[in-house]
Amino acid sequence: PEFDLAIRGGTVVTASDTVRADVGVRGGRIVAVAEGIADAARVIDASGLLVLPGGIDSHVHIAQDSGPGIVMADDFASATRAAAAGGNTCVMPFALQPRGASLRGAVDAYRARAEGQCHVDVAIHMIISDPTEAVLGQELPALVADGYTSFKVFMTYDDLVLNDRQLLDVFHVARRQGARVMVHAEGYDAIRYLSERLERAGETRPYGHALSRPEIVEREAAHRAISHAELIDLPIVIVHVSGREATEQIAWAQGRGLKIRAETCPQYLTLTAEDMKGLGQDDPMAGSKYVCSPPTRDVESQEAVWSGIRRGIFDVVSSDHCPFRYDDPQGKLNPRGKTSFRWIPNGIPGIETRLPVFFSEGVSKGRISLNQFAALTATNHAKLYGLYPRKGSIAPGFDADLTLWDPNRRETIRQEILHHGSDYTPWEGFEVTGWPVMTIAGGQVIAEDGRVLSEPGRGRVLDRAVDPAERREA
Ligand code: DUC
Ligand code: ZN
Ligand code: ZN
Ligand code: ZN
Repeated sequence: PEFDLAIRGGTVVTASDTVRADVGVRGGRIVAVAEGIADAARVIDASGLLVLPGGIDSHVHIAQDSGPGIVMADDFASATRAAAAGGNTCVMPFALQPRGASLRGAVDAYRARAEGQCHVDVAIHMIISDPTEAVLGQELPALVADGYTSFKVFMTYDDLVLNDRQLLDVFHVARRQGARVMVHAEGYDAIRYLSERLERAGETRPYGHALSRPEIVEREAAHRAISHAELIDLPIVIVHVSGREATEQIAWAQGRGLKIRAETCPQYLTLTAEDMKGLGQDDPMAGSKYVCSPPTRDVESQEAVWSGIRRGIFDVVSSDHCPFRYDDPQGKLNPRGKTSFRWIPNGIPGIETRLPVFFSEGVSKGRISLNQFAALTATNHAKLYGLYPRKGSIAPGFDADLTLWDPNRRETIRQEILHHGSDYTPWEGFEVTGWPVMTIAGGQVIAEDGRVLSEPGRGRVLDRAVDPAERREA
């Protein structure tokens, strides 16, 4: 036969088009998008289904060191298994440089953890916590050249925060190397000030987390990151934008022509700070299941972020999957034997629910188009992080990474149907319309109807290259 695989009768959706067409696959790549593709070793009937670019989740945390006594709930096998079941074909986790350690050493050790374990392809970002002369002068440029072309920096957390001078120095190197910088924008000192005051006043509930990190601290840090990026003339991505205030800063910057890009996540569109109160639950720590940073806000902020999505202020919707178990000494319930919000590990699972929650709330409720969905969940991730035109669309030459999607299927999200390593989902009982029914990666069916069919090790760790036009002397 001419093709290894033909997907027939579906509606092919890309960032720019919605067309009735068949997709022909050979050697793991898409080789034809046309009518009447039939001469194939295997034919999949996609009638009534959407054929979407496989989901790319450019912001997930997998098996990342989380400090003493705290362990993430997913290794590479379980996280990528959940990703596959949720319609994703590529995820991008972070190799974290601990202070005092070599960045190269952290990246090599992290990559070794991933090799041979993954169901879907993986591209590794870095987290830089210690921008020494050796890191800025040698390690980072060499790592970028080796294919690690993106990294995240933090403006908060004791173990990760960079001061303004350090931010400027890493931005400078990123500009010269053409690296993509992601910024966690929350202000360290303001959070510390508020946290200490709350604890002294006896406010230790999980909800104290929201009070300690109001939108003002995110707005201030976003503005500061934007200003530094403008000084260096560096495009940056402000990640996990949570609400109105930070969205307004980004809209302001973009309106001035600054190259500021933005990411948000389903939790900021569907959950609120009230969830951290654990209302209606006996367990006073139940709200910790919703503790992530930045915290979720209120309904008005959700609408501001939706409006930003519709206006094109946001490029990507990622999960920020950062899974901890709830009922576990190494997780959320009783972190390090303490019960104050300050010790709850920050992060929630979402790698498997990102696409259905966002599709249902976005496309099914008429807030965004199918093409915007493809752009925000796949195409723009590939473009931002150096995977385009290998991944992120449906056209000849692209990897045959596809998700067959039933736009009418109704499901109720429940922990028992998920594949991640966490013991809960923040979307328990959440009803969605639209569901991934088959995930195809490299031309192979890796998940079908909630069953993962691939072996760990099928997915590869990808190297990336910078666009030479992005390398500019600073
Ligand atoms: N930032 C993230 O990106 N994920 C989890 C926690 C955090 O602070
Ligand atoms: Zn972050
Ligand atoms: Zn994150
Ligand atoms: Zn320079």
